[in-house]
Amino acid sequence: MIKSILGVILGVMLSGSAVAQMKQPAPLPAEMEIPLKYGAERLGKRQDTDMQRFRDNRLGAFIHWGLYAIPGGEWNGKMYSGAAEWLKSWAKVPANEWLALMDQWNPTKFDAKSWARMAKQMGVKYVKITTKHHEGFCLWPSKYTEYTVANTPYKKDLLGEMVKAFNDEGIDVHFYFSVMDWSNPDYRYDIKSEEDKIAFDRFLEFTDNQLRELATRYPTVKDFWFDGTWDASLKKNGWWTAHAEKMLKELVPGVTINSRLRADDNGKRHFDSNGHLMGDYESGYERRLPDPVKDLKVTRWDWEACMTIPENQWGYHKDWSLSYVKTPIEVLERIVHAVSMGGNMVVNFGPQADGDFRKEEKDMAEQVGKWMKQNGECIYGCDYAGWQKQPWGYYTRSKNGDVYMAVFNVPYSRHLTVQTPKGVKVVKATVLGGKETPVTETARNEYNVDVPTKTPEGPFVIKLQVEDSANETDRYRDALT
Ligand code: FHN
Repeated sequence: MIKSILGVILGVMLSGSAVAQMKQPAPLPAEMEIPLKYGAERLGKRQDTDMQRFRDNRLGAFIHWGLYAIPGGEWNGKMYSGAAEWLKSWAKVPANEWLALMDQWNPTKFDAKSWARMAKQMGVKYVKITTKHHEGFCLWPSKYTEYTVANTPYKKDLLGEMVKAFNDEGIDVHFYFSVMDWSNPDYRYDIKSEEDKIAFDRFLEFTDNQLRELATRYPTVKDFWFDGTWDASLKKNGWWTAHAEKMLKELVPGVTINSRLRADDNGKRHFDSNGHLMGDYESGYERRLPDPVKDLKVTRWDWEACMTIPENQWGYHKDWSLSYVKTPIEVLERIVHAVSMGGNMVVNFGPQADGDFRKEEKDMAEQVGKWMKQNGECIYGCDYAGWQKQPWGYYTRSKNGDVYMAVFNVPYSRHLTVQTPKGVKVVKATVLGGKETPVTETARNEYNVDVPTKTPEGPFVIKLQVEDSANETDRYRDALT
């Protein structure tokens, strides 16, 4: 009885403000857990081989491609600085007018094979493709709507071409899918009347049909990444989010699904009312990353972050001069930062309407690829190392126990401080793509690893070979305080 009263009180509290919705509560003590029908389906990380593959891949590319690439941020002669894929909303364009852009959709320079080669050269192990963004235009010939690539001058199944080309290069394909759909009159932001409920139920059936269609037409898909799932209408239909996850997992064995899809019985998103992650990995780190010193809680679950190259442009925008645009070094730092905290990083690309990529994106892919070729072993299959963060950069750890130092700041002393956990000693340090570099023990569990005499250009990586020192005599005295 007490438990159910507590459950009701907590349920009411948790269904409160938007801010409360996004905060991840500390898990409740087991005896206080609220019974949930649509909460987390599992506690802790998934350990099967498909999840392991998702985790080991570590670096992915996002592709945001849709009708918004045609106006590229400009409508009726006015340039909008907001995200290009939201232009319909910024410029208040009616749905029919927006969808008429389909008549101009003809990416004559599109070559799936060259996209796949570019991704391969960049070193990404997976791509996340917007099958359908908020505008509702589908890159595959869906039977359930007229707003698809089949009804454009291009006609062909773009998604199918991409899936094949990426898979042929050994790159996994993940499907981005926006549940919110501005093209469908049955979509509701909230359910406030019986009419809303009837329309939204129809909408959920339409969405089920599209998801089933994607899962069966493209059975090699490895992941569904949901977006546009934040509205009250979906939060009031947590059952559907649990159902969609289950349905896709039955249709595509091993498929992974992000936390954004899910809402529980109380409309709580990402983490259920008991504080447990829903879906297979947390997907809230968008254009931001955990604090490398304070947010170590993220190492308890799988997570994936995604980033844009400009400040906040996912789809193609004509004018990148309107915001800050990151350098390859900043992008690399975010990739390493994510892996150092046990996460994946996905770097976004917004191809042009003609099917080509802007020069900045091609350069970025090339620069990242060059670095990954030499240093990728500190990224793929690596994880949080558990060592004390140092100002020179980030640690990652490989499955066989080697620890990598990804160095982004070279100190004037040219000695990189390394503090090892108790019982661990550093025996050798080697620069990836270079030579061995001296290691000096300076105190108990403390070392100087030297920056190579000829400092590498840009960020570089030092691989540390470590050994167990638990049984060695302790030569150091604790300070008397
Ligand atoms: O509104 C979208 C946005 O356009 C973009 O697709 C990003 C990618 O994570 N997701 C939404 C905002 O969270």
